[in-house]
Amino acid sequence: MTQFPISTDLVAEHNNGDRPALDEDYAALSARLARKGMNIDSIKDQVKDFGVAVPSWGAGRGGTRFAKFPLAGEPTNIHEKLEDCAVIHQLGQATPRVSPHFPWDCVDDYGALREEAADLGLGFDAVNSNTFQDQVGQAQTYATGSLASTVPATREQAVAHNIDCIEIGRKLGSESLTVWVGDGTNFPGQQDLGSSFDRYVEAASQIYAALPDDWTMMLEHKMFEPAFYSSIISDWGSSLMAAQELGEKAKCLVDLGHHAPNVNIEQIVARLNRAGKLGGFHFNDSKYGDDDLDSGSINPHQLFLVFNELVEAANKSDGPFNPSYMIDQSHNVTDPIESMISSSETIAGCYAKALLVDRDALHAAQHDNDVMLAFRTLRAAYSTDVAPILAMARAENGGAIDWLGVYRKSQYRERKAQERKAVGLGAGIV
Ligand code: AFD
Ligand code: MN
Ligand code: MN
Repeated sequence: MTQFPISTDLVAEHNNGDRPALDEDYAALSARLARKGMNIDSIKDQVKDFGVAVPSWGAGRGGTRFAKFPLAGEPTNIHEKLEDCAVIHQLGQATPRVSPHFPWDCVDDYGALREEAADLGLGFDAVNSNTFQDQVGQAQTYATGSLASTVPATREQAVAHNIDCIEIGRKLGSESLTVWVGDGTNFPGQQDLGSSFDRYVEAASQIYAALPDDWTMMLEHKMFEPAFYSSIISDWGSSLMAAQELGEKAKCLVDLGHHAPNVNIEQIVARLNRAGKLGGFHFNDSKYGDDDLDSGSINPHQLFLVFNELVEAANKSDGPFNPSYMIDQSHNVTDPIESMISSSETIAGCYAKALLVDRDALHAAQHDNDVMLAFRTLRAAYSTDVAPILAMARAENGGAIDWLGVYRKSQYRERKAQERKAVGLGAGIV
């Protein structure tokens, strides 16, 4: 029996009140889609099956390099983070898995942690290693790099940590390791740009050798920060080169915030898919750089265009098409639970809109070079208000139609503020 953190009676009571209006809106949209030959229930069923993982570190208030403003009742350990992630999934019904980060989420007994999550209705997604920070008592520093360090003992330590993460992940039921390193330089001339990439690939191949056969090793590129002159895996080209050298089980992970401004990310998605190297996503949004803002809050159209490529790729794929979907955001000014339910709804909404694209019409217009008709075909789907589909999918899965209203009414955070120990000040994790 799943232990739901929010009263199921409260959810049911709210849903009963909200259901008549939802039924009306759903029927109206159903009629509108039916005129175009589309079946709303089939779209809704695909949305019901859609899942995006949440990052354990996203459950706490993020911070900037300048400050962190703690929230009363925010989680301070993996157990409390799981409880908050259970709220997100209970109300939103789109986030069944949690992606943990080590050593931040280290515990003594991972079998017990897996059960604890299962009791809350959650599973584990990709495990993340951390060689971008030093830990107390660590033998080698990562100040000048980890997998690409010039110091052999540092590279060995970074490799060993990643292999530890794989071992932990096996116990948690995870099937992938995400590797993002902060390695790079701040000064021209600081490191040789060619041989540092060689060192990275050589060290990464040792991690790859320890990967179980049914696992994926996801390489996450990032243009800048913490290194401000050069980053070792700075872009999808470097990521693709490394993934191709490592082998079949190595794939590229696209964090939407890790590109130069205005880069055409949907085209990167199409390219990586063509190369068979599209591993997955870290969804977030940005205005200026790696801002880790809520998914679709700044540029929802870009998110839709990414999903348009994903639906296109899924339709064309011979075998199973299942890149891993994860949120990676830093919540500096909101309650992280609210941000992650809102983001998962936005992401599922972009997926629903991409499913609404009249593919035959789009392909015909593309074939005929009818530019305006092709554009309007995409725009028609993007302009459709899919809120009734999302709310109905949520309700049928046992979530809350008005998730924000239910969450606020539940006073969950206020209760946690009484129970949990306060978080300290200081700069946050970005
Ligand atoms: C980084 C990356 C990466 C990493 C995270 C840690 O996006 O996914 O694990 O932040 O906070 O910028
Ligand atoms: Mn990321
Ligand atoms: Mn990031």
